[in-house]
Amino acid sequence: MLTIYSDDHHLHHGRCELIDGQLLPCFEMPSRADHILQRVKHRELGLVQEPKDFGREPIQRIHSEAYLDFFQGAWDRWLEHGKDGDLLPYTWPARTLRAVVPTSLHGQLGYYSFDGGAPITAGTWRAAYSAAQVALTAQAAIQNGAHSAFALCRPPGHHAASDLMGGYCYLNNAAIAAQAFLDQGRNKVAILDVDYHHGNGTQSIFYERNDVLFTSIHGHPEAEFPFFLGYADELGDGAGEGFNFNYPLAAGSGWDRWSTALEQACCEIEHYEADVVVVSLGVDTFKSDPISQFKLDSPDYLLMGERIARLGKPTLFVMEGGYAVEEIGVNAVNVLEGFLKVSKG
Ligand code: OKP
Ligand code: ZN
Repeated sequence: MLTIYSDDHHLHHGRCELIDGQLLPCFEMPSRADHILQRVKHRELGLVQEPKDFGREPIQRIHSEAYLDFFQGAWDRWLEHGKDGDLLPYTWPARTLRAVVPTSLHGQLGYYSFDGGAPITAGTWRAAYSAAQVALTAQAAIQNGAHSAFALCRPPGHHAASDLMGGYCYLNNAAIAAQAFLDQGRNKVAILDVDYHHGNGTQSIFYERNDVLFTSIHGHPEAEFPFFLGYADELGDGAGEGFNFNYPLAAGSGWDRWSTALEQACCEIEHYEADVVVVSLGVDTFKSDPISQFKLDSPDYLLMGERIARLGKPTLFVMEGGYAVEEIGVNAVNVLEGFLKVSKG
């Protein structure tokens, strides 16, 4: 399987995040992608290539121009304020407030974000832009005939909505790739989001559309980030009604419960008759993930890949979360190796 990777992800390294009342070093750190790349090479998964540059246009198919302009320019505005620490929002247009676009940097930062988990640093735009190009380059490989490809994206993307950053995410790499498939002639894309957290950004982007089926298995939002989306009764709206499926699971869920949900999601994808599958590949479902509550073990990821392969569809894997850094490479690449075992056999 071809892997697309760019070193540019190192340009994004947030200092701290607020979690459980404590300022801790960011869990979403550069070594995550380094460990995955190392494992890809160690297991001789296949070629590793740099992304091509498709420009801002395919990103604008998903994200608003105003949001992209804000994100691209935010760091320089922060420098003009004489600051050089991480840029983090602290006020959001919640209920009773107005969702106007203020003129100030921090006002706009609150407008274009939904939590304080996505710091902007000097290199965040370039890293996120490159991650989107990584996804687009892997997508192009499949469009050109490959049966599968791995977009080793960092930072992740699935929490990012059309004009919102949050949850470590800035640009929705999986959504950008899904849209590119449609723009290049495919008619139906299925997204399978296996990250521990609900892919609220991806769901919101495609919620009223029937050309992208969104399925997600995740920690129940009653108890887990992002809290305000990802419930089982969210089935899509308008033309998108019946094209959104959430499988929220209780804390402590292991492979038994998780694989039952996977089976249901796969049934929906089969019934949809997707042309291509995009997997939002988070491995924060791992038993010793520091911020998550599921109990998957490393061999389970092989089985996950095998089941995805049995869909028999061209499949693009887009890296999302996973914070047990020492094991992230084994777990992520196990999904890909499980997939290859079935799709080659
Ligand atoms: C990203 B992905 C805020 C703490 C909340 C956010 C989790 C984001 C997970 N400082 N945690 O889905 O793996
Ligand atoms: Zn996650």
